[in-house]
Amino acid sequence: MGKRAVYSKIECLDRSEIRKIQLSHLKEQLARCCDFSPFYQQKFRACGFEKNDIEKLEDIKNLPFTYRHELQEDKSRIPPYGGLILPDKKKWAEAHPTTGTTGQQFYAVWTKDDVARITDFTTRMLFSVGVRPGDIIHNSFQYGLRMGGLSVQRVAEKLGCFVLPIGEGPIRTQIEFLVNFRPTVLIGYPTFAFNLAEKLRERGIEPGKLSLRIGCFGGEPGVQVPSTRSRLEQELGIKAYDIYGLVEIGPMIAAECEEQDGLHFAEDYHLVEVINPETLQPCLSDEVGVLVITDLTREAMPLIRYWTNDIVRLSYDRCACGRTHVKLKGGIIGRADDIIIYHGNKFYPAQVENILHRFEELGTEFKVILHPDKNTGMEYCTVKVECLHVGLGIDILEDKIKKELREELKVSVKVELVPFGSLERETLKTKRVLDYRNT
Ligand code: DLL
Repeated sequence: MGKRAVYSKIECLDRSEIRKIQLSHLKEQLARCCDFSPFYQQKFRACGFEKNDIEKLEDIKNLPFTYRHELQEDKSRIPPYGGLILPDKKKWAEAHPTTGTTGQQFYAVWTKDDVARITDFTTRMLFSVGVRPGDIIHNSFQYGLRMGGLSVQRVAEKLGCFVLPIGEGPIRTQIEFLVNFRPTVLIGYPTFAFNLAEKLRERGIEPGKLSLRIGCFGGEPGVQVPSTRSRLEQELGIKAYDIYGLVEIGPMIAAECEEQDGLHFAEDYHLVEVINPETLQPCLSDEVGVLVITDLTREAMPLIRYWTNDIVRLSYDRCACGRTHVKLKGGIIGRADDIIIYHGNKFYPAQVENILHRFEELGTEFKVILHPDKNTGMEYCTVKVECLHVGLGIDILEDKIKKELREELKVSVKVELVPFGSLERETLKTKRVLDYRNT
């Protein structure tokens, strides 16, 4: 056992034991898909796969990937749910719509046992960031159709915590709850946390006056950007932890431990691979590629080799916390569809964020705007960022930011400092990049 407490001893199993569990679950899962899912029956037939063809975990590489657009097409082909979902509706317990900005929405469905499994691995996640019985949780994840709020609620009940189910309540109420109920744990999107910190500052409420110990943030990039993490920690007086998930698979499927050195998966529930997007072959440990996930136990809507489009690096190194399950080293590096290609250079919005959040003179809101020049048709990239006090010395500050951005991005961009509060605030996931080049 390592030096940190763990929720379940399964989190510290040897790799050989984890692999044994995974292989047995994978065989059962593939048999389930072959039995009920027209979607997978057809996909497996197309690649000549039979349900007993898996002998070792590595054989998974012979199976096809499952892409988001296939799930969307499946729903259109077999309306209203698609052929991927367990047809016996009596076994369904919950359905949630997927998010995303492109293509049609589809549903993610869970049975009662699936929900119990989600609660089990989410409990591990919140325990690993340090949530304990008796904690007071300020839960700002939405309760409605998104799964995050409900999942945290279930975990809080299971761990014996007092929960403030505030969801997306108005900022005034959020602050009132923080002051009156003195929560110890804040859970939400990083965007929400920064909005909250701003409003607390405006009202003169110092972090020291709050009782928060832990911040657990996910659903969008933030905590893994070093300068963002340290700002969140300073502005709210917390230790900030990253948590990752996606509606298609599960709201929170990987979380940091108290070492803050990567996010552990629950490998007895999810088999994770990193795939080179060009060769479509598995990456070596530590190599950067696309995260691909296989549901090992889910009944209602098992996804096999689901192509998340999230760019990651995995680490199998033993973690100082004692957990042995694989980690996302450095969190989500970016999304394959978010990469900015500008004057032949490639960079992610998180790289811009890391530079900007180092400057104390700047607020936390920013936009990366790509636009063609009306006259020349040349393309430009402008980083618009809020400055806490616009006044003397602004040119020098702009130049300093430009220089640091050029060093990081390997390409020159324009910098425009705008007054604090002038950029639109979003309550959910903030869209950082506005690309007008092909419009
Ligand atoms: O955002 C589920 C979630 C809820 C995760 C609460 C964490 C906490 P979707 O709306 O389907 O699900 O969005 C999933 O968001 O593929 C990533 O691109 C991005 N994302 C999620 N967590 C992180 C994170 C929820 N910690 C998509 N860092 C994923 C960076 C993240 N990106």
